[in-house]
Amino acid sequence: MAISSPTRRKPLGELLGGAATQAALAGILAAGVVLCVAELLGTFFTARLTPLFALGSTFIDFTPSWLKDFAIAAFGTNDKAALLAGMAFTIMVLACLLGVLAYRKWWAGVSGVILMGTVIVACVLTRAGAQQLDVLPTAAGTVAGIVVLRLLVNLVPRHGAGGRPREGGQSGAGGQSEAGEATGSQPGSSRRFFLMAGWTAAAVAVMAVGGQMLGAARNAALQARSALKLPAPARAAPPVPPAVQSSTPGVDPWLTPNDDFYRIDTALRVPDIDAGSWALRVHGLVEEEITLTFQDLLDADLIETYVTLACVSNPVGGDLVGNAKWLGLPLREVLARARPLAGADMVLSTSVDGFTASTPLEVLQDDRDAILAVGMNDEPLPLDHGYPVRMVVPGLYGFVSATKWLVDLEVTRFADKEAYWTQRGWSERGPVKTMARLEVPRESARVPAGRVAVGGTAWAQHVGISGVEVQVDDGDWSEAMLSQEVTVDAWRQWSFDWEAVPGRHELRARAVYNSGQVQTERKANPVPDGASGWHTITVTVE
Ligand SMILES: Nc1nc2c(c(=O)[nH]1)N[C@H]1C(S)=C(S)[C@@H](COP(=O)(O)O)O[C@H]1N2
Ligand SMILES: [Mo]
Repeated sequence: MAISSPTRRKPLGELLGGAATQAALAGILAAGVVLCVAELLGTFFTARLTPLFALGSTFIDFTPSWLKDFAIAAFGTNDKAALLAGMAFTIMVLACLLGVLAYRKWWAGVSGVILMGTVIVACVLTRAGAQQLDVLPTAAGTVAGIVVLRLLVNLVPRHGAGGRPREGGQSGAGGQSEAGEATGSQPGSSRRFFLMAGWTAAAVAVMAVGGQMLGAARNAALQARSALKLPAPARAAPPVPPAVQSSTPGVDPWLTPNDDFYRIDTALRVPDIDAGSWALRVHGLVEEEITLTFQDLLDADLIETYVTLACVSNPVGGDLVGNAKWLGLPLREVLARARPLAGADMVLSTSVDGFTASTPLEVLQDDRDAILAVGMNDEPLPLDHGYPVRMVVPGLYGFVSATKWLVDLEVTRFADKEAYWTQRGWSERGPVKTMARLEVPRESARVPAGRVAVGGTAWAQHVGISGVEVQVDDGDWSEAMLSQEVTVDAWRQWSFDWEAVPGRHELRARAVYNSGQVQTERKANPVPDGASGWHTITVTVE
């Protein structure tokens, strides 16, 4: 853009107010209008497969797995927010270009908006369950975007390189935009531009907030869930004894509240499942194919279990792990009805949004309580955690077992089918690695000299923790005090009294299981089957 003489330096204010900047702003606002109009109409007419959702999901699908792994590692449960921020940034940059392009050559700007609309339409149409009518909101958004771009670009001042008003023709659809050219070169149009831009930005904001509110109000699953009363369990879990909690203040609660429970999944928007029409198909290598409705589950003999769920992406010492009381139907009973055929060794579970997990068949048939869960901590499953039905399998990482928004179980063989994360370089099986986590004091904490309460949580899934040992610097390992165990499928807390002397110290913890086996010291990254190593922190004693 030759909008300023290269020899004369312009003050910053003038540069910001320059034609290029205004054109870029026009592009951003036009893109905002396309997205918000499309999203608002999409929410109004479907509330399900909206343009932004389709665009974001496609963006996530096309994100290479190394970048996804990085996002989970760097941002944890905010991984999706981070990826979406990346998407928003990309759109902003492209929209700036679009504005400048439209300013120089109007037809190029129109083509840009149409291209944007086409990309969104392609995203919408390639999502599962798309219908042809789902194209309309984006089409309307595209038209609105072109109109707004035209209005704004017309108000951007037109000056040639030497500061002369540029004669028409450069932009405009083949020089047919005389009105715009004329308005653009009039003095004071900069103020009119910003007035118009301000109104557009306000309209975009109102549409964005309105779309959000409308989407929430229309979320039928949220409403159905709050009206749902879970049945009493046929086999209730014992109440949680107070002695499960570490005596060290500040250690996480033994039972993780639903709102604090980590969330990891590939779903950009939480599926909105109608429990009334929900059905689970059990098929594949079985003698009898069966279908369960949600009512079938509620009417069955449900059991309560305490199970600690862990994510394979959890780093040593990390917090992608939680412990809840689950209510559900044992999967071994479901499988006993379906009667798997000889040769089957895996159950591939599929969620409504296409995520899959491969779980060894024998783990779902043995005496551990792998369940089809409908309740979490005395409530129906929260939408984020799989409403209406998910799997909970003691001893296995979530990516190979804990399918949320479950709709399909196929009895099959590891040799025949591969699950979602296995296709992306993660392991085929995922037993949870034994781990002791130091929670108090925190990494890099400063503590006063004298008696310091140390504490944390440890798990040896489906085996049980038989000890936790703590080491200060290179000293001897000492036994920590274990809190009460409730079940081998849930984590166990511990505490340790440390006589701290001034200086910088390393604190290390390791778990002991199977009466005497020590958690491996070998450091491993989460990929492909979970992190390992002793959790070590540094603290300063003053
Ligand atoms: N439908 C669906 N289920 C899923 C996933 C997913 O991406 N989609 N992620 C799995 C993974 S990797 C984990 S660790 C657990 C996490 O369950 P939570 O979000 O309830 O803590 O869900 C599992 N179930
Ligand atoms: Mo996970």
